[in-house]
Amino acid sequence: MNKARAPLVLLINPWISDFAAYDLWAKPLGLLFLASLLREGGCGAAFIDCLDRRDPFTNSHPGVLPGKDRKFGTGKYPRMRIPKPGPYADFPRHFHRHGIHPESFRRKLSEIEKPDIVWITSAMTYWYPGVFEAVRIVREVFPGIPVWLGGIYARLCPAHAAQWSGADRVATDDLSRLPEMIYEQTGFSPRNSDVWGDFRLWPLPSLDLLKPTSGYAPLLTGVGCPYRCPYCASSVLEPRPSRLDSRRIMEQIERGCEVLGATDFAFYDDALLLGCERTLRPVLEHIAKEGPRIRFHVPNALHVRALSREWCDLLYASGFRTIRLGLETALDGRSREWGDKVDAGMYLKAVSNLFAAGFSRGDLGAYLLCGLPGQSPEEVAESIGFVRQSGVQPYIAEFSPIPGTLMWDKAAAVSRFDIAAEPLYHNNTFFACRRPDFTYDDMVALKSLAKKSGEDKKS
Ligand code: B12
Ligand code: SF4
Repeated sequence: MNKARAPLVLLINPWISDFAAYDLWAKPLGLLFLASLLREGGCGAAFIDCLDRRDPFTNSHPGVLPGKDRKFGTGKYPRMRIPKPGPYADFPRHFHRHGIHPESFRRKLSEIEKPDIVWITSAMTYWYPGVFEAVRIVREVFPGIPVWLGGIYARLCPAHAAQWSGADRVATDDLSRLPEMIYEQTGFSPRNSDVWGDFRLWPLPSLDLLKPTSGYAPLLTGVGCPYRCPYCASSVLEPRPSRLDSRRIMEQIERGCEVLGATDFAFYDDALLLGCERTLRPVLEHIAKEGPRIRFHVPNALHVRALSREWCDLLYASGFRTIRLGLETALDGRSREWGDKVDAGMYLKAVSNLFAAGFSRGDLGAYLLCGLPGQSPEEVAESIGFVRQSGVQPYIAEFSPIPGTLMWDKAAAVSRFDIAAEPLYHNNTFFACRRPDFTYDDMVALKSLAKKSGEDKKS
């Protein structure tokens, strides 16, 4: 029996501090799930989104380059130029804080009821300066209120976060531990404590906390991935893959339509099409039968091996529009070394299935990894040529070294920057694993080669 009053938890999605950032259907889905778990457990949940693209105060503020809407709900964040952090001092690019003006953040904080705990999330490891700034301002506005930091940066770089973030607690524990931690902090025990540790039992994400104007909604149908590619943190972040049942997936989509009026949906899954015959498939069959009124986007790459003709027909009929393929390299030896999830033959078959199903060139793109330890620029150029020949736009994914991955030690050995001590060096744009036989200029040239191959096709 709870003797303490139900606590109010303030959830904060902090700024992105980076050379560039684009809202490619990026919402703080983790926080939105946490808000629902809190509410279901009897706690209060408030939310501030520092990445709101349409904050009127920010967009009319001098010194801010306002946000802009683009295709399918994506868009540019408002941004302000800020001084470069020391480790980037010699890097020839301007640095920005993307999101709302700090003054707007302070106003929002002062307008809400004083919370009992503040939870701040984090995404890319190298975005930590925006996270720290949010922690600092919260501390000024709410002195004495405990601030907890969680999310991807916190989980991948816990020691760095504990030492430098200024948060009272870096919450990297399994979610099943959170109800107990809330009790220890507040004396209130969430009444759904058995639900937190099992993704399949979570309530739907609290989309009502987002502004309905965003036009799109995030979707998550499963967590984890059965593969263990050496450059990827999926199994570090979620060692036990699990999937929602079809009813829960359908409810997520319906909720996005009802609450946000969303017409575009982006999947955040690591392994969307693996093992989903009885989960996602019936949902898509239902939508295809009814006639799709919404569009689906997969910015985070599909597993090529899953793209049989039957599946491609289903994806097309159910309204998939942005398809990204996780090819990574066209060299079979390399792909075996990098997790063996796909080979060139499989890729070509998948592309022909996608075209046959009705997808056009503009819908498709293939990610190619660039700059991994041991890889040569010539290999990447060859892969770009291969993808171009297949009629698909190549997209370069610059290597971001991630702590805890199988390739981490090799990356640390190759890099002349201290990637272990400084997460800013994980930034894909900075390309810390540059080396004499794969220089920064090689990376830039390969990016423009990939871009050009798209432009040639259009002309
Ligand atoms: C969706 C996604 C994207 C999307 C959008 C990202 C976004 N939302 O901002 C897109 C496609 C744009 C993208 C792009 C990239 N991504 Co990405 N992406 C992901 C992915 C698959 C899911 C993230 C997510 O939203 N998860 C869902 C939610 C539910 O989980 P969550 O946020 O972690 O929250 C949970 C917990 O952490 C916790 N929690 C969260 N906050 C808090 C706070 C508190 C207080 C507490 C207690 C708990 C808590 O509770 C939540 C519920 O369990 C992850 C992989 C992964 N499995 O996480 C990679 C990942 C984050 N991306 C990664 C990479 C490498 C990239 C790219 C650099 C790829 C490239 N080379 O181009 C780009 C970079 C983009 C940029 N501008 O810099 C890396 C991380 C790199 C790094 N150094 O940090 C990851 C880990 C994948 C990998 N390869 O290993 N990405
Ligand atoms: S298949 Fe994709 S999500 Fe799975 S481990 Fe490999 S890169 Fe990560």
